[in-house]
Amino acid sequence: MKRLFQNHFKRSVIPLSGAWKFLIDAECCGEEKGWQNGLPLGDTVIVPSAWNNELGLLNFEGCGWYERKFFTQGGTLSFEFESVMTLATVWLDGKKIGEHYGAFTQFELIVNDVTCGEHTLIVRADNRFDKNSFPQRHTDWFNYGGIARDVYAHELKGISILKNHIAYELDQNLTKATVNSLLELYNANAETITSPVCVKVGDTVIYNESVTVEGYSKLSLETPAVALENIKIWDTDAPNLYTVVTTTDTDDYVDKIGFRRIEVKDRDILLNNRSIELLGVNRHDEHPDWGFAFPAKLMKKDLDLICDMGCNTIRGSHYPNSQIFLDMLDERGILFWSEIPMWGCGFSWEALQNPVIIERGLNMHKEMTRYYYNHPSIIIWGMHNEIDTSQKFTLPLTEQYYKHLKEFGGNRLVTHASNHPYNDVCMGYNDIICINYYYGWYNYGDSTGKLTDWDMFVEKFRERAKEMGWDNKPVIMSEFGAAALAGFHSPFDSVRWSEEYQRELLEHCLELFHKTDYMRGTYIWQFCNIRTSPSMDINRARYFNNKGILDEYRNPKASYFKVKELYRRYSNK
Ligand code: ADA
Repeated sequence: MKRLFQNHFKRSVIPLSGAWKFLIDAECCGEEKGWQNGLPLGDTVIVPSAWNNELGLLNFEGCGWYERKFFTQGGTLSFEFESVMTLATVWLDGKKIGEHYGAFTQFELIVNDVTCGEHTLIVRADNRFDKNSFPQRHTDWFNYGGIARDVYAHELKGISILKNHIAYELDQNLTKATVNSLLELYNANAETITSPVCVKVGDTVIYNESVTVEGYSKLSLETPAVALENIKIWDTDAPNLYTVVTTTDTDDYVDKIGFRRIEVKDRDILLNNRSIELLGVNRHDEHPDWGFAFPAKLMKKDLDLICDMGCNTIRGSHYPNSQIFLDMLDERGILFWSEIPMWGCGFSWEALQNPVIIERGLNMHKEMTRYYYNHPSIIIWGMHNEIDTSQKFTLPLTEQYYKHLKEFGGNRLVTHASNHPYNDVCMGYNDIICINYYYGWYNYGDSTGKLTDWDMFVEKFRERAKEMGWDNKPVIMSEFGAAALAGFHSPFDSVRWSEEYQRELLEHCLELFHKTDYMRGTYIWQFCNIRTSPSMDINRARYFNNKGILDEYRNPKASYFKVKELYRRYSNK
């Protein structure tokens, strides 16, 4: 996968990004025509990319076929796809090798007995919606299609490493870590073999034993715990990382970890035993010229802007971001909230009780935790956003997701973003309460349209939390904001869509939330404007969600400077 550092020094990895042959298939009937054996014609596109950025395909929904020829030494290959939108079907030399659902999570397909020489890989990406879609059609982002992140073929030899999660516990003083490895190995040979498996964290070997794995089989292994003394903690001002090198006779995997503790206590959030106020923005990994195929160089630019504003955290609204972005956050000590694209208003009551959808969500949580487990920057797992948590039928799925994330997600806080502050029934499954609300922009039953509605909200929610027995949990304002059309200025007060009104609203909210005793953080909606779906027909001038404090090309609006002033003051920067 694309990372900030080298992942393998023994394993040979064939990069498959770059030029692919591409053909659209509006009716998705290419398979009947035998396209899985080779595309009859096609343009050249550069992967990763979204087809919507090709001329004439902005609103195309259907299937896109991709063909790529490559050479290999043969043996066992693991094809790694970082993101295909949304249903991917893959063929190697005309033979179907697998399928994957979900636009934003990575997947791998292992194929044994590949011959040495040239081969043809075909991918069909299908971004249509149906009743089982996840997300559902109605979202407040654009439905891009295509192969949006990088593709690789890994040549696996002998006992190979598919996964190595480093689990750890810290002592009270944060100087000692008790560490062990949760390994997943695969024997890429047909016969049973034995190989030494060695795991080194920094300079310390924490495991070095011979392991036997049957031919073409997987083996999960939990290594014994080892104590590491005098460790350097990963923190926002000192993002110390340790390199983890895992090797076998024939394979290797290099990753980075950081030791840190996140917990809640008496309405507070503690990072490494110290109270922290989360000062953040919601960010879509989207750009009008690139869609979700977001270039790493621009990620760095976004991060520079976000850090300059004094933020210490980002919410990856509303789906898992790419690993290279998480590497950047790990390196810079920025805290991250990672979630799956279960975007509320789009999911009807029927959808929320549909077992296929519930299972798809669970699977996305599994993939998110599988690939992102080692990133110290992730401190929050988001279960879902704005689904109807006022109804009891959302409890079982919330409970299921919560348990999974707590059991397999490492040391992280679990939450959901709720837009039902006064009647949510699922907040019991939140380590922190997270509220999305838009007084001053949308109208609710109790709105007066004035910014002082927010002052009323603060007291009203205090009562609600007390009534439900949740008043020991810290509260985060996970979304609030107002749209502003970049360049539209008004000398009058409170003129909607003006840069001034957005600034006024954000200033009011930030100052109020910052001084509210039970609130421990803010994620402004949103970092920059995003292209949205035509189904969002109200309130979305230009088919963009204009609540960015920067425009979609990252030019700051007036509120950017206000947020910068306030966030820097709150964090003493
Ligand atoms: C919701 C949602 C966001 C965005 C926002 C808005 O809270 O979670 O994705 O749609 O509203 O702009 O209205």
